[in-house]
Amino acid sequence: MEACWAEAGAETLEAELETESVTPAIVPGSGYLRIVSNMDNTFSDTGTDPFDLAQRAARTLLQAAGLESIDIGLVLGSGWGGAANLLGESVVELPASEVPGFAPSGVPGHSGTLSVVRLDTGGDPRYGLVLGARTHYYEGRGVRAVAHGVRTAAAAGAKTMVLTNGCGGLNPDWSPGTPVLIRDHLNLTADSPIEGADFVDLTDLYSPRLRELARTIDPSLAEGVYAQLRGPHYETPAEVRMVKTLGGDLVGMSTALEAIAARHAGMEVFGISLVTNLAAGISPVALAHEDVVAAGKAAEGRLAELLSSIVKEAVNV
Ligand code: 8IG
Repeated sequence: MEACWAEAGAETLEAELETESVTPAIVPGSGYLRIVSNMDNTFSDTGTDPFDLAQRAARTLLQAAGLESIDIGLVLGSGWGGAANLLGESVVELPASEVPGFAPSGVPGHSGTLSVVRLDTGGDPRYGLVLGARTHYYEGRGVRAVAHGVRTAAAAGAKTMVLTNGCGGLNPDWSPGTPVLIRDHLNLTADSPIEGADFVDLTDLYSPRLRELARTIDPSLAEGVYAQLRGPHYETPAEVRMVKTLGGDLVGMSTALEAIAARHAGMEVFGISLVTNLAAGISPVALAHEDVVAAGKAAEGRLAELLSSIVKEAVNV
């Protein structure tokens, strides 16, 4: 994990930076620069096992909910927050700061809470864990923090992981507000949530069964390949052309790393994007975060209906 700190003196420097509560600094590493900040460093402690931490988070949530296990985990990205209310009655809602390993979301438009919801399926009780506190890769807390929500859901017993996001679209037919099923991804972060020689198969990562099920609910749903880039900047038009050449249809800053962690944890993965904007260069205008949030808000009602229907079907096995 910390191999880039192999140079003598680097650890001392990191320790100093951590204890002194400093402003972010750029520190020379072994042959390249690495950003060190005083952000939440729960995971930088090499003594912390990410799966133990997920177990602890799961216990906290299950205990608060008075449950033995949950059935499905959901990450609700930009535009998808409204689905939480339609899924069913909230059993418990905790701020991220009260659940081990989670940190408040640094992104406007993301809720920063974790809640357990009793799903309105009409049948046997089923429970969902709604993760409103996604950690994005660009926040700099590392891949462990990015994967923590998914691993917590798995540790709490979820067999299915639902990953949603707001993203840019490369297909000009997909106007802002269009939901698109994720068929596959391009992980363009050059990183992985998996550490060490643990070779995980990613064929059919995005469950064909769940995509099929989604299309029984809305046959008009399009499908595409989602490219996760590091962000937090949006792409240049040249990068969008690159993604198109590589076979991508959607560009965003989340999901792929989480999907890998979910597969690694043995879960069935469902991914769905909301195209909130046309990607740079496809769009005739420049991208602004406020427009992206507004497009999400406008589509929220329809998305909430769609997602809650899919989730209730998915857990009714
Ligand atoms: I919302 O156009 C949203 N997220 N990378 N590009 C990337 N992420 C995004 C975009 C986009 N829109």
